[in-house]
Amino acid sequence: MEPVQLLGPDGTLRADPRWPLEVTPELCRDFFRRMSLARRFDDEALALQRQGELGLWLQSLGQEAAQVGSITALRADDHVFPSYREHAAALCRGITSAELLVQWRGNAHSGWDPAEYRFHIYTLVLAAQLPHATGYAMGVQRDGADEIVTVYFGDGSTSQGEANESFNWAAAAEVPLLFFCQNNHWAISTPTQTQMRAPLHQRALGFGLDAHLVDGNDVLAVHAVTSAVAEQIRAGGGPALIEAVTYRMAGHSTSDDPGRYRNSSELDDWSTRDPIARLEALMVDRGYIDDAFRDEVAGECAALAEETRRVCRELPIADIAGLFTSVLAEETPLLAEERRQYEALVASYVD
Ligand SMILES: Cc1ncc(C[n+]2csc(CCOP(=O)(O)OP(=O)(O)O)c2C)c(N)n1
Ligand SMILES: [Mg+2]
Repeated sequence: MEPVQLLGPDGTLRADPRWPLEVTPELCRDFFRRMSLARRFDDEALALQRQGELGLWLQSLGQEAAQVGSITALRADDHVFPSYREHAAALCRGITSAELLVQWRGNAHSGWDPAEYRFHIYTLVLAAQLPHATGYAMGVQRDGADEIVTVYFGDGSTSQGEANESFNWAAAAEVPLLFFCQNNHWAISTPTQTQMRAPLHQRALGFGLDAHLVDGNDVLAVHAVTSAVAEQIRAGGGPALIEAVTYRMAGHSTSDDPGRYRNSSELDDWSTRDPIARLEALMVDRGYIDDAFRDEVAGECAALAEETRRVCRELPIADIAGLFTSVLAEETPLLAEERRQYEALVASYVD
């Protein structure tokens, strides 16, 4: 299977009758704005982590097209189960900077209300969100609702039993579920090709899922394919899987040094397929972008960056004492000792 591509790396548009998409100036500008905002937010969060304001950050750099193209193809009431790197998708759902950062500052397990945004909390236990999404989709099916469920996950997480159980379970139960894999080529330091012998979209076919392969750095292709597949699922066509081929341009997390396990020429190669630059090339060619629009988006990005810095620093120092008492009904001696150590540590702070 060749990945569906509508926009070549040089910004040339090649229509594909199987995946119709009306490429208007408004659509391109909307995607350009959303991807630019996501990238700026990601940059700012990285800087905040390096300054000691966040405990950890996992960048979405390079994966903006896969996320923006897909989430904008869904309805606002379609429930989404993300993994932990879906910041561009979260921003599209209206989740705020403060809500996105609170978890990484260590203040809470999650910063937003999943019911409000129809966007579940981030899941760091690999593939745990796939059975959650499958079960949720079974509920949607039994309610007779016309919403669909989408679950985001990475290539590496598909080695987990939960992922494969979910593929089979969803296919057997014919639930309204879209499995969306961002194959960014790496699972920390393990490359995708050493993690599986058959590509994921082929494995998905074996489970009885409708499966598609798309260029994940082509926002137009991702949007066209996800729109068509989402409507097919909504119409009762059963679950499907989309494998979006993209690239994790940064390290796995701020605790990782990709220079220890991958060659910089790989990044250079993928930089020529940057999702934002590619869309911009099309927009320049078609006259969809001018200095006034660029300035407008740059202004919005600067405002988001400033707000991100401000809200992050305003988040209070976390009081995690409650974690020691809220999990078990009766405090064990070990837990009591850990709580005392924590309280002594906090009491030792000068300020
Ligand atoms: C069950 C489980 N095992 C191991 C880990 C440690 N871990 C965190 S992220 C990661 C790699 C995941 O790679 P992938 O699914 O491709 O997602 P990506 O980080 O590339 O977006 C691993 C092994 C974990 N979080 N959960
Ligand atoms: Mg990966």
